[in-house]
Amino acid sequence: MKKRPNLLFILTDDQGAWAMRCAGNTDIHTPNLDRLAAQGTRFENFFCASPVCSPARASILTGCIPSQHGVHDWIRSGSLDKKALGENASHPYFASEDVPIRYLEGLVTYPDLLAQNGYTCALAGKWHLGDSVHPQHGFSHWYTIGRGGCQYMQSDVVEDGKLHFESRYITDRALEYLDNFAGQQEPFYVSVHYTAPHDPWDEDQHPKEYVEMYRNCEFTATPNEPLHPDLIPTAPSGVGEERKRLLRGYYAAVTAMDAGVGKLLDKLEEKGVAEDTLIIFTADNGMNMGHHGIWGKGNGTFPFNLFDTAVKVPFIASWRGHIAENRVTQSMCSHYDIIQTLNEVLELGAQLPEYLPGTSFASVLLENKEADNHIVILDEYGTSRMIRTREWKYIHRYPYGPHELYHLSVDPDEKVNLVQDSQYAPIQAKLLETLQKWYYTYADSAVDGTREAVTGFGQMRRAGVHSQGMPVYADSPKYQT
Ligand SMILES: [Ca+2]
Repeated sequence: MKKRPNLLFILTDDQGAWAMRCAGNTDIHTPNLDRLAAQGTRFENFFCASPVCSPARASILTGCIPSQHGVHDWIRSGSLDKKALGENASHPYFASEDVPIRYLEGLVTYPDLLAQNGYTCALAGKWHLGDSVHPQHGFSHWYTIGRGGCQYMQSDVVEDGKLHFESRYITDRALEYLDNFAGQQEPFYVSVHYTAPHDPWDEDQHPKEYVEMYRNCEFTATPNEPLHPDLIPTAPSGVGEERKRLLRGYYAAVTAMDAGVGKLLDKLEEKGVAEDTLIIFTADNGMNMGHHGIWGKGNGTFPFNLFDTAVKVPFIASWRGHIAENRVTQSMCSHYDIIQTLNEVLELGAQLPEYLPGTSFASVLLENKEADNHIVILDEYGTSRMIRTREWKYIHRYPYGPHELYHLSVDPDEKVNLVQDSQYAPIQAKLLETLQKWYYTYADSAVDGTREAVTGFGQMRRAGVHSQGMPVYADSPKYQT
């Protein structure tokens, strides 16, 4: 039997599709992502299933939408067992922790499928889906962040069930995995989950050489707008010099991560496994870095925003001799398609549950097809839902609004909300009808987002009927220090 290809899956945190040189950003330096794009296919229209960390990550792994897997906000509690933290229990990092919760319990993830097919599965970096202490879902090698997010310096890292503090570690551990697995008979799956370029964006958090690279940058590749009136404090925000300072940190984080990606690509070559490895690069969610005056992702504002800058993610796939090189595709695809796509491309032969909303985009990768994987893309964050075609985007906020309608083919920057314009009422009605039927088909009433009082300040326990009647969503800004 022929050996299946290895899988190197690289996931970044809060990187908009706009934050790559190869995607047209003339300020940012991403030589290794550009190199990966040149040796593979880059998607211009790839979407997360929800514009916030944990829900998006759960959708990547399971192919379920948040209203199925029940992770509706970034996970704020349930990563660690407070009692087992010992002297660290009083550390402000862990103020929200209590008991570990497995938010994906009972769901099939693509790493489960890989493990069942003989892959050695290894995680280096951010998990942020509850219980971070115990390897789960097919992973036999587990090196992760204690909570969800973390500082770049002195991060809380979990290995072999123990917590310790480290700096600059994710790439190093991934390189070790590649060194160890390259010669083995079984295929490997190494998932590298960077915390970059998530805040903090303070200069002392990032390598000096990359901060200096942007010292005199004017940051003209992203809009410079007054602050949005609906901002909530989930990310630092600013105008003028403060805007530049924040963008400097963000870009430095991207470029430092990019250097890590370069090392991973070099390692595959050095070990002679580059030909046999499918590489996927994406981010969990997009990001507004001053776009629309917003600083943050979907929870940069309340009510949540679903602008393209927040819901579009980078997506690059490379597999020599199988996926076209130096190609850019316009095909519209979503993170909820990944599990079907890997099942097909890697010939895993799994019978996936029929309730999954995704469709394999293997033909886009392997046969150069340009056809849309979907006519419509759906997104959700709490009670806010989005439906998007190539031409239109409609955002419906249950139950009272405000709603939004954008004519993307003439207004790609989503500046003019047409929701009150009666000439577009039939279009709006059609989009809403499609959205309602789609969520009626796929949402699980046990954890349906339209009934969840998601705040953007974090989820403390399992949602909906699993909440035991307890408060699920935090009502104060993030604890992070
Ligand atoms: Ca994120």
